[in-house]
Amino acid sequence: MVVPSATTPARQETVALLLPPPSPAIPTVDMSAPRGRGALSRQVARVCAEQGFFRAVNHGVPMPAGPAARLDAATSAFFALPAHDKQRAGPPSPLGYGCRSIGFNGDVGELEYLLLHANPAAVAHRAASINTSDPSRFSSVVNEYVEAVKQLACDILDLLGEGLGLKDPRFFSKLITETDSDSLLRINHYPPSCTIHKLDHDDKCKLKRIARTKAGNGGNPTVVGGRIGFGEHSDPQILSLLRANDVDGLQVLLPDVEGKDGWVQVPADSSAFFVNVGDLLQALTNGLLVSVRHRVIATACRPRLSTIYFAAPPLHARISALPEMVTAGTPRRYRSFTWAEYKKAMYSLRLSHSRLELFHVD
Ligand code: AKG
Repeated sequence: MVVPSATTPARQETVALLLPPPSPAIPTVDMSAPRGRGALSRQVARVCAEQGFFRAVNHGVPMPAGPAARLDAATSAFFALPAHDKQRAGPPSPLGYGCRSIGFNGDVGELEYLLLHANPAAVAHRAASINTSDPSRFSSVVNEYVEAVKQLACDILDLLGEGLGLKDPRFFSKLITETDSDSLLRINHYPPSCTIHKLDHDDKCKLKRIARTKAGNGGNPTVVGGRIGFGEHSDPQILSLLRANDVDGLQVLLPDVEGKDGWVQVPADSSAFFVNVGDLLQALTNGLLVSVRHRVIATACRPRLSTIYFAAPPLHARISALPEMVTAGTPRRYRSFTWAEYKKAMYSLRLSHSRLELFHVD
């Protein structure tokens, strides 16, 4: 089977014209708690309720010479291999190596990726097809990174538990530290794209129309002529921790000052983690925290490498709104379900589907 290479150049020119401006609206959370733990936990709870997304700085995961740098070196070496070598780790089942195709329902993006189960035994099993010369070194680099980001995810979830005033503030972090937790690690590699896009006559006409109608478009960017790196979606798990090199591309759908949603460009910051609330956290908090929709639009002249840790509970974990989140004024919004049930529903749907709607109490 011939799998297309994500690095094959095609059409030429940039689409920067179509991007929304970088926004100052991305909240930043200083994890070193300069104003004390109480203030930090309230801030984390507030941004997760208002935006579902924030940039974590001073997070304690060493960057330049630590596990993140070692993982980036190992995964960059993998993506630099010839296509037929990479295909030994695919096709994605959904785990493994994938190129362009995302999921099982026809979604595509301009990227290649590795999707790994974060459990050390699963990493060891997969490593043999990813790094044939030294699989055990590859496993240890992945496991070391997973341990570091899992710790950060637990810290953030504990802060959330405290900020929300939960009876058991460690409730969320316990879900992701179970030995059979279903957390994943995804490494995405987006090829350079400024050499890929040439605007044809139709695109240029569309651009003119967009410029004329922008005021009536709510200020939202239009992806006409742009390349979808990773299509619009929310993450299904509890919490995602994303780290990327210094190449832009990530956009999030945030409420603007007038309360309307708009796509916002997230300026790259290779020293930070970008944290987003997943669908399960929205369900556990009865909709108080919001699972943010996001996407990647590839426009840069350099490759983007991003690594996302998706913190998830075990498959059998039952997800229902915590009692303290259900009140007379905020009745239960979602019926109870297991993570396995939710995953099954997710795999039957397109990437952009608002899956939680399927579990809404009528
Ligand atoms: C995902 O893999 O779920 C993403 O949202 C990708 C984000 C990125 O690669 O920057």
